[in-house]
Amino acid sequence: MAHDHRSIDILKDLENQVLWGSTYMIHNANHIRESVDGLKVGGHQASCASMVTLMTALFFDQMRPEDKIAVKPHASPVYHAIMRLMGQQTLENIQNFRGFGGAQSYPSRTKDLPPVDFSTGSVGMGIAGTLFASLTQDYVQSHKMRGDGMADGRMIALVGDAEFDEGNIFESLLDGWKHKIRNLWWIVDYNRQSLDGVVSDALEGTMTRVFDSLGWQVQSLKFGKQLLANRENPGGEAILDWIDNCSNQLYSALTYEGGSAWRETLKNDLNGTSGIKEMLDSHDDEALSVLMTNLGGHCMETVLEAFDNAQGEDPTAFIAYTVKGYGLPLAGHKDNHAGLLNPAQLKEYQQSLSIAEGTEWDLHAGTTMPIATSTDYLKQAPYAGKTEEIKTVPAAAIPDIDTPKGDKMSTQEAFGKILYALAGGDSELAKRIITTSPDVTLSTNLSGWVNRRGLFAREMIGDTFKERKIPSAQLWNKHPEGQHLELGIAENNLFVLLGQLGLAGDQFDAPLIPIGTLYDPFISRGLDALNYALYQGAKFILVATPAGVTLGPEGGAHQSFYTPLIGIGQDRLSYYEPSYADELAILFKHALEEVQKPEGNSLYFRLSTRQLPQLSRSLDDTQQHDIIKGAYWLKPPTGATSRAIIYSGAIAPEVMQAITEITSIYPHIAVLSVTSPDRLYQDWLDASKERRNGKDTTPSHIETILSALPRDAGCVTLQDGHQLGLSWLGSVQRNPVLPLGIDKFGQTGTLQDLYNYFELDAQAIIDALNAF
Ligand SMILES: Cc1ncc(C[n+]2csc(CCOP(=O)(O)OP(=O)(O)O)c2C)c(N)n1
Ligand SMILES: [Mg+2]
Repeated sequence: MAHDHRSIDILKDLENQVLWGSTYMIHNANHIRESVDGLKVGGHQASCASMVTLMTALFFDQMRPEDKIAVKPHASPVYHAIMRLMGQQTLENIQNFRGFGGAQSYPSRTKDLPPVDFSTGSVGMGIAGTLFASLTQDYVQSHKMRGDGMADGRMIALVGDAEFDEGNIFESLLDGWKHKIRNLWWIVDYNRQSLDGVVSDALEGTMTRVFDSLGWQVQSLKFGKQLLANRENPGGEAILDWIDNCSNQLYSALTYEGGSAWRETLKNDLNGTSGIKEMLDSHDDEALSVLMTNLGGHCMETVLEAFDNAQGEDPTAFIAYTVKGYGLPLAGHKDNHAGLLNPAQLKEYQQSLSIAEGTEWDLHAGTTMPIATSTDYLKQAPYAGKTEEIKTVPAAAIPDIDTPKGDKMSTQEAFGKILYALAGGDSELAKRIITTSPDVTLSTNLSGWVNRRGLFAREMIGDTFKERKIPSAQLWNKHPEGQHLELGIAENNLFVLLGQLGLAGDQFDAPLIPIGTLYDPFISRGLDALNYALYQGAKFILVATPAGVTLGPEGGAHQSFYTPLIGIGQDRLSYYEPSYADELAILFKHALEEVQKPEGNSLYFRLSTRQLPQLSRSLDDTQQHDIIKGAYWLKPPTGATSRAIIYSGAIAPEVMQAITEITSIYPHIAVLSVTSPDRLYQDWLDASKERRNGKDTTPSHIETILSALPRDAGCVTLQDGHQLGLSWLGSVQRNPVLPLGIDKFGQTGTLQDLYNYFELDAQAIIDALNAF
């Protein structure tokens, strides 16, 4: 759709309002609002200014209700200013920008008032998020699950040019290419500056080749209409050539210095070029500066045209040339990333917009048109039709989850069998499950599920091995109804994808139950993406297996030992480490309930490949409840108990052996099985906080459990992981503790070698019990 002059003029006017709104919001937080702690508040006026044209065009003209956008983190104030104009953000929050409970420094789904689509802040994360959101959209559309009835939306990322350095972007690009990603726009704010300074020259060419090679459309928005029109004048072409060849550093420096510096440089560099003298003479300094910085990303006509031209479903990258700090006195300065206008500069800028003193917070401050012009325009903006009403789809009932049968079994095997059984039924719950794995589907035991439910692809892709009747236990049919998304090895992608799949209910009214598997040591590889997935409020089940030194001969850094601390420390993630299949069956049912609750947590299962002899027992309701709460007595204490073993996970047989050998010395020895150090700890913290605040006197689960243990009983804690995971238990009622576990890099070896080396075997437990 072509844009008439009037709508372009209105959009330019709105652009002024947005630039003022974002600049003043930051100014207020830093220079006007009282500082009680003397800390710099911050905010990024220059990073904001370079995005204002693009964001004005997107929100007020281009975006449709079904589109979703990841805003460049440091352009958060632009987003808030736009949301205020659209009636979705309050003045109070804006005046409290970066304050407690105010508009957030970086757009946040969970902390901000307006309907933020993607939380951003850690550069690169939001961008990859849009790619996996578009894959999620394809998945729910293909499975006819989308509850809101909306058409496909475009997933849009506003990308800082320096964000392109983040490896996770490239990882996502490659997986996106494999999955024939579509409906994706990445708009690069090509201001040629990062935090520390000016970025490498000719980055655009490199970026373009990357996108191009992966099947993206690329549009370069280099020159604005004014510079292009000037091309027709004598010397105009030479000016464009000169800009093309100008280094990023020089262009930035001249932008900052302004008209006379441009004049001097062009006079020297283009001396004798026909038409240049006339051109320079016909522009005063101000006009010359405006002309020379008339880049595509600041030219409303150019921006609108580029967006209008990209209406197909191909993934499209826009490389929009901009100036960091455009329109502000900071423009172009290499140190402007955290720069702030001083009060005198702000005043001058305010006067240039004819904003009278006392009207700085007016909704339409900065407009030169009647207010109704803006309000009418905003009302008809397609994006104004976006509603935030999320349909609550009832949770799916959980079918029976039986304990997998077998005398000897690992928790990883039990997990595979539980999913295999679910795949065989036709429950609504199983329909909502989507599994995914970064190239470790087979080795994490997901293949039974995959064989039954198939892999997802938008088009059918047969399994050639099957067609050729070559024996294989894996049936890898890919089709539009498949329920497993196979990723390349990049673990970052697993977590970004889980983050988006885990938000499908909120984003597309299509609640999914994502289950992702990976090797426990490689959680570290995707930690930031995991953190962001959880920060955004996504819910999923993470199955990390194998874990610890128990995976034996893999050795060295392949053996994860501090992951329990991640499980404990990571917010919105409940970490479980069961020993036996019956515990896992109970916990998995709990996980399926938990991820479907609006305020539920995601879950992390740290599972093992070690086959343990299973206990022949049937767990009563109290035990089941205790397993979910995080601990239960395998051998309860008595009033005469002087020693206890508190353990978690796959080293259960060593505990059993130690007990057998030492009962004669400590006949009342107690054994506590901890299924979740994390749940126990959180519950204990919450309860003690409540007590301090006089709210609740109910003891936490671990307090109740340990109350049966005499306070002077010595406790040996152990797990195949860092000692800190359990050693804190000594604080609960001040029992003496001797912690066993792993705090050094692994070794290759047999299980016996390793347990002996790390002092996790029965003898080590006995020695520790005797050491009190
Ligand atoms: C993962 C991560 N590393 C570092 C930072 C600190 N940081 C914030 S902005 C920035 C540079 C941003 O440059 P660019 O993306 O080009 O944005 P703009 O120039 O528009 O401000 C850096 C390094 C961050 N926010 N996230
Ligand atoms: Mg930049």
